[in-house]
Amino acid sequence: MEDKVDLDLEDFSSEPVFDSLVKEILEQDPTFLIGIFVAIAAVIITIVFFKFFFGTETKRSSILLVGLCDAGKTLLFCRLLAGKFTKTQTSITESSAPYKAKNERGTTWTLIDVPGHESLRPQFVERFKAAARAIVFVVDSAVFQKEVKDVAEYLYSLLTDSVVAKNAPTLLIACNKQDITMAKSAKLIQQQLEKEMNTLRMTRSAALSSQDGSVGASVHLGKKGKDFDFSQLPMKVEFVECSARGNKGEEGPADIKALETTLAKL
Ligand SMILES: Nc1nc2c(ncn2[C@@H]2O[C@H](COP(=O)(O)OP(=O)(O)OP(=O)(O)O)[C@@H](O)[C@H]2O)c(=O)[nH]1
Ligand SMILES: [Mg+2]
Repeated sequence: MEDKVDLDLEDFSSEPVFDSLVKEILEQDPTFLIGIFVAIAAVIITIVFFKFFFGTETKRSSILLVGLCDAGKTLLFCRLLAGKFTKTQTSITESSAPYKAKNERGTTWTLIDVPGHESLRPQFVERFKAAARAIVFVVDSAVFQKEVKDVAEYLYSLLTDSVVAKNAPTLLIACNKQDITMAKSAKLIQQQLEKEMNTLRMTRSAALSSQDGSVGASVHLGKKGKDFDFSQLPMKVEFVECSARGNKGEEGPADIKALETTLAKL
């Protein structure tokens, strides 16, 4: 053992700077050495901590279920995970669970149900947006006509978020509640949303330019000088029709095949 130590010191003796440093350290009292160890440990712990947090963020392995209150997010969440109908109440906090995609690879994502209440959703969107691999924007197709402005505003705020625009997660607009006779088709919902978002874009940019300071946190939606349509967005956008309830009532299966197929392709 002693031989080895001698050998090591001899190896370094050719380097005078290192030699004097070793000498200095050995002459110090033991608390100095303990201090060095503590410092090194602190650096390692910090690196592991950052790796852990930024690692999950850069992996972007979550699928977010967002949309207005009562759109059917929580029922969809239950149907996607367990297939069963569940009675739901307005969500006040998020739910999350691993979701295995219906493909050969069996990719597992974290499915997150984001509460739709206006006063709750910003904090949850803020928390999960960076981890989103896909955003499923659930729309209640039966009352879409009445809610179109609110739906467009929520979608607009998501799409002009700088983190969302940078990461460009796949956007899936799930036109839910197709079992109801009055439900609007995906095509009509797309057209109406494009029209509404175009108007929103004009009013918002007018409001921004009338303020003198630079409000630069959000991104311009779509192409400048052109009427807005979803193909101008940086992310892949798909509209799918579905029914979390299904046509055969609460006992029957859901009609979410199109949604599952799209999620399998992520
Ligand atoms: N007819 C019909 N009803 C549905 C469908 N999906 C959900 N519902 C019903 O709509 C109501 C609201 O569904 P939830 O899943 O709780 O809505 P949510 O989007 O989670 O709402 P918040 O938690 O308030 O954000 C429930 O009574 C559901 O049973 C559907 O496809 N068809
Ligand atoms: Mg809910």
